[in-house]
Amino acid sequence: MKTRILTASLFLLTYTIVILGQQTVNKNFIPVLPTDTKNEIISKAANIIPTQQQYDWQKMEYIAFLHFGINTFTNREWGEGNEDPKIFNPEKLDAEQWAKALKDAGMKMAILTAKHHDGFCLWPSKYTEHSVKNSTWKNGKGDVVGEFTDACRKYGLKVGLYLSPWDRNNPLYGDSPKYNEFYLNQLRELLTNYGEISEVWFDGACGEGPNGKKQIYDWQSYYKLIRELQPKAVIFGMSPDLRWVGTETGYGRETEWSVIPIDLGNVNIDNQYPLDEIYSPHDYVDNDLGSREKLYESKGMFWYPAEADVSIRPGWFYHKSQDDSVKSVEKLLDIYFSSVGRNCVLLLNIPPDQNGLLCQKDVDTIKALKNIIDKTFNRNLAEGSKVVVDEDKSEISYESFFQKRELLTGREDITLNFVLTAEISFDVVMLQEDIMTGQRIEKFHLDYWNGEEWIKFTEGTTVGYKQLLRFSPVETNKVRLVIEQSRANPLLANFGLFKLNK
Ligand code: FUL
Repeated sequence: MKTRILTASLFLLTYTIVILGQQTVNKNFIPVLPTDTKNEIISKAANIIPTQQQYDWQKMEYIAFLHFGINTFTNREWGEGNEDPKIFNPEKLDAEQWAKALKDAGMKMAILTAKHHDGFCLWPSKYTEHSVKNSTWKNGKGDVVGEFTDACRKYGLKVGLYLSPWDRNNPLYGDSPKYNEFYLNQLRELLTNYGEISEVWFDGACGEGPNGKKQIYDWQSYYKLIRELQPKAVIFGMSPDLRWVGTETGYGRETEWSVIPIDLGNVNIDNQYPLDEIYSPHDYVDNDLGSREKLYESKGMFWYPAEADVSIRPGWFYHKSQDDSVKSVEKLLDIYFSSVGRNCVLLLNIPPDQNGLLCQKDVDTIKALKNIIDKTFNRNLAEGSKVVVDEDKSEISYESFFQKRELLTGREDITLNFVLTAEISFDVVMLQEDIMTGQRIEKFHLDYWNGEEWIKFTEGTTVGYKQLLRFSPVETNKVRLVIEQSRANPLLANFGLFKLNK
């Protein structure tokens, strides 16, 4: 009898663990229980994955920001909301010129400031007079958001919209429930009248100061409306979907985790809560966001990938005085390697001028960057190689290696030898994890064979969706990737060797 009870309880226990296991893996949020051991926490973290929307966004890699509005005409960065709408008159506005230039530059989406902090709307919103409908442009009959979204679709770009919650023009601002209703109405206009929107950009900025109007944003109601009207969209910033990387330089961290502790404020954790209801919005700017130590202290962990924003010019809006300060191709290349190449999506701002056009210098610069990226990455020199796992004698082809997931099963450290087709020269390495199974690699290095011994030529910590490393040219016919530590068996989606081609 005792044995039967024991067997039954054992069965129940195993069953519960399996069920719990099923509940807690393959999701973008997992609570940490007070009873979890350190190992259990790390194993949970290793199995957190992006939502389909987060994954689709991550794959875009490189996207555009367009700051355009009344500030373009007042030559300011932050307008006060008391501008005369008549001054908005971009006589030569051509959204197709924008879309073509961005598409040709290799960007996958463009995000337009439909309304910045001044409250001036680039579409004829029913809910304010501070908009294009009272401008000189097209006698008040124009709609920049409409022209922008049509142009993006014509050129095959996804569309994103920035709608500043901080509104210095609206008299309701500070009267929290009324302003929230107004904001929801504007969101509804943008999310119903302009087709599919892939990203909604929430800016946390509010410069009202200690004596200014204190507006309590009802973020949850904003998320709810976006989920209802644009279920495929991701929300940037003050939301649980996409994290602001923490600076406006375009640089990600050398160690950039997409799995980090969630700040739950006073909410009691319940496994069943939708993330939108328990997330409390704030910026994540620390250098260490997702180390093991941070996870041990957490009450829950979520997939929260970084978007790195930066402007091609010193300001976000166009200023003629900055025509000579457009970032160089060299600088943008460094930014690209330090954002896309550090597990972030790069959001590069290129502001239209008073004519409503992108400046030729900016257009030429992003095109030149694209040429370097294309020429560098069009040939992966590791293709055609043979892969040897650890010291095993059996070789498998590079092409079939990424399909044979079982090769990396049950291992947290592993050495992958790549026997190249010939002696080659390269100075860039690309690593990618299969993030739809989780982000796991914590530490790795690469060696080359000089004919007598292995020599280390580069190293890193996190990989995530993509890691790009540059180093002095290496010449060899054998390379090995040593994954020194990971949170579960690492699953690589890609390994590439390239020659930087400027
Ligand atoms: C900030 C804003 O205050 C800037 O004007 C700009 O829009 C930048 C992207 O976000 O928070």
